[in-house]
Formats: sequence, C-alpha cells, structure tokens
Amino acid sequence: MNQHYKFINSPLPYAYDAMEPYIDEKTMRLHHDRHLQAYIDNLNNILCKYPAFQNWTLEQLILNVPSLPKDIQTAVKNNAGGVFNHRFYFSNLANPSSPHPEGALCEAIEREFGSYKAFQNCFKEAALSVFGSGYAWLVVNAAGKLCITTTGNQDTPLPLGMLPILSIDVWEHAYYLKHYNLRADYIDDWFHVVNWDQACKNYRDCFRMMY
Ligand code: MN3
Repeated sequence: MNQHYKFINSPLPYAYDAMEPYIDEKTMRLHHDRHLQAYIDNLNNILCKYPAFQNWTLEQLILNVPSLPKDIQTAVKNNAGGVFNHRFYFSNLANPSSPHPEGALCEAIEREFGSYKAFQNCFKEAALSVFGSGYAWLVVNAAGKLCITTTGNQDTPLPLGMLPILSIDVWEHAYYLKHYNLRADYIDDWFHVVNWDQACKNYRDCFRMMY
C-alpha cells in the first residue's frame, strides 16, 4: 500500500481546515500538497533510475542508506526521510483530539516524566531546542524506554534504533504563515491537535515489533 516506489501522495485523512484554529488551512494545504509532494517527486525521480531499489520500503531505504550507491545516498536520506517524517507528522494530528494519552502510553509517560504536564514541558523544550529545521520526537529507544529526542533537517530516529510514537515538525514552513517566528506558540497550539489515539497505537505497535 504505497510503501515503495512509485510513491504517491495520499490525501490527508481529514480536511485541510480540520486543524483550525490551531494550524491554519493554508499551511496544511501547502505543507501537504507542495512540501511533502516535492519529497515524493524527488524520491521517485531518484529511484526511477535504480530498479534494484524500487521494491524497498521507505524504512528499508532509510535504514540502508550506506548500502546504496554513493551518488544517491544523501538524496535518498533527505527525500525518503522527508516522506517518512511528513507522513508520520500528518498521521499524528486530530481535531478534536483526546486531551491526554491513555492506557500503556499514559502509564509510560507518567513513569518516565512524572506527569503528563511534565512531559509536555520537556517535549516543548526539546522542540524549541532544534536549531534551524527539524523535528522533536517521542520515541521508544532500543532499550524499550520512552524518551524524547530531536533530529535535524529530514533525519529520522530510525537509524538510531528508535521507534517513533509522536513527532512535531518545527521547520518554519509548518507554522510561519500563522505563528510567524513564534515557534513556542505553534508548539502550544499543536498540543491541542495531537492524535493521542494514533500515538497510543504506535506505542503498542512498537512492542509488537520489538519482542
Ligand atoms: Mn514539514
């Protein structure tokens, strides 16, 4: 299902204005239809000349960059990362969202961070700490522990042995039209549209994959 070449840009699973008033319609439209589309087009353009990698999934491409021909390694890392990161980000938005995580993820957040509020503060701090463009992530690390990390540009946490639960895109294109340079305001608004049901599912799936 659209997991390997030739990649297509599936429609968002909600309307472009579904995240109003927290993330504006124009930003969602440009972010999905232009930014994500460009990563998909670039990745397809690279892979069209390399049939050997056309049945590789995004995850396989990202995890096996060093096995690719030298001249496409950087471009595949950036563009496969761009597709993975954006699909993941968009899948983790919902409005209205359930205001808190539930079940096993809720317990893990309370165990690792003390409380949901303390987690929010740590996550916001991490998202603010990304210099330039990148992402903040809630991940399960290789030891099975829930933690927060950041990546620059279109890097993903996958090569670090981390499985993503939740992410926020802090490239300026994700918020500039509405929030201008105020990344902190965007992060506060983004917390209103976190798809915790999806994050809880991602958390459960992690342990299915690891054990
Ligand atoms: Mn983006």
